[in-house]
Amino acid sequence: MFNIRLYTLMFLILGQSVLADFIIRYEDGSHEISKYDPRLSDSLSLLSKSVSYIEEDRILYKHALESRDPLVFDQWIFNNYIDDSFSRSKALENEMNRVSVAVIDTGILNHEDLINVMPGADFISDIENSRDGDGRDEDPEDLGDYGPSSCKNTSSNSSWHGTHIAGIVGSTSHNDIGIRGINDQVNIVPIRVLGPCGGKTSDIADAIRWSVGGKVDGRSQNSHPVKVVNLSLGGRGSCSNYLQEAIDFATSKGALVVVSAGNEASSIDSAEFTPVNCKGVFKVGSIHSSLTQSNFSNYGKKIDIYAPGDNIYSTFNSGYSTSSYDDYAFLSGTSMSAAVVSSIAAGVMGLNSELTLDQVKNIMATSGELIDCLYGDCEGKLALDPLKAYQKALVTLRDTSYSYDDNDVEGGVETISSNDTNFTTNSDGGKCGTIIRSSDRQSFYRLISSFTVMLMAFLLFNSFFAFKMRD
Ligand SMILES: [Ca+2]
Ligand SMILES: [Ca+2]
Ligand SMILES: [Ca+2]
Repeated sequence: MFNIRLYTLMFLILGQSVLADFIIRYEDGSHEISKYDPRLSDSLSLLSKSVSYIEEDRILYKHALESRDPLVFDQWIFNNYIDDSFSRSKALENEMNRVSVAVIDTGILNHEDLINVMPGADFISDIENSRDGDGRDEDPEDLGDYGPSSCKNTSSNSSWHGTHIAGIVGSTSHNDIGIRGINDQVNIVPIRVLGPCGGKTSDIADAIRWSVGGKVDGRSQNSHPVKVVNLSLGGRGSCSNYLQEAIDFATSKGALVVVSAGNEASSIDSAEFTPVNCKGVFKVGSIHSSLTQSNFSNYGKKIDIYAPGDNIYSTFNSGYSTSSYDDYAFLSGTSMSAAVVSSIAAGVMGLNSELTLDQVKNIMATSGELIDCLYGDCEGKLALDPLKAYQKALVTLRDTSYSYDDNDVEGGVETISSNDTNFTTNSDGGKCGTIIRSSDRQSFYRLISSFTVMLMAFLLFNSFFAFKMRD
């Protein structure tokens, strides 16, 4: 027995389609599948047998996520982070304009899950460090950063760091291949600056300038000027004048320069690490899924935002030294966190192109949840919530009078290292890149080589925390 009016009411309340099939079970044990619901017409009385029950023949679905990226289940940021914020944020991508992001790194490899890669450049000027037989060129292919003895880099493994970063910034979603992209509305502009012996400050600075559309001697202009510059690299020392000039140029073009805080588990407030001590950069620390600071992450009052950087799964290559076939790997580091921030910042800009750079910084710095502290000076610091950032972008009106407090690291003018006495710092402090050479010409080259070794050490340190999964 059943109450027709009650069931009718239920159908109306639940909004279920009356066009669905219906299962009719008769009291004699037989059944039939009906295209019509006999309860909603006068046909119930026409049925030849007594009815035990009638129910909708509902459609059920496989227990898969909407994604068609088979490795998405290894991406914890899509499965276990702030109310599925990364997954939910993807629904807004169809409202975005495409934004270009520079990945200034070890170069890039062709990869099945990296589709939106634009023409890039190779800014490694040192022939030995380039491995490609010449200086700067048009081809940013990563030839591996496995170590030659010439720069004391004895690692036999290549990091494929640039390919991994590129995958975080903009791998391709819903293509039945690999991982899900954090933001698909991104053009990746890969620029190679880091070789086996690290990267020169001058190459990195010129790469920044070129990426945002600036002129660099000997190079044709970038056909896809970027609005976000990702720098997942660093070393010790003050901020170089030459690098600061390039960052200022990028800022003048409205581009956000995203910088990883570093993996020394140290405070960046001491101004010891660069380029995070440069002015106007967006400084990113690392957290893991519980929103706790990663144990390797640099920290401090000057951090702008924290983002996932622990065990981040992204595009990789199976080759140990030279490249082989497409692969995926887990890497950890503030490098990965910066790439996440770069990808979402591009999304914010893509949702609202009217925003000023300062407004973009504000949205990125204030859209998040409080982190759990592992190290000091983290009170009030946030872990990025991408959905919240996108929603703010959609409702924020352009305001040219708004000024973001860049929270610059003060006195980024420390000496390179304690045993290097050839340098002094500018006594008035506070200005980036104010090393004054106090000794002979040779000291300049010592500065460059020292910085290069430090960059290399940073990469190696990064690799130390890498957990590569093959197959
Ligand atoms: Ca070259
Ligand atoms: Ca090249
Ligand atoms: Ca994919």
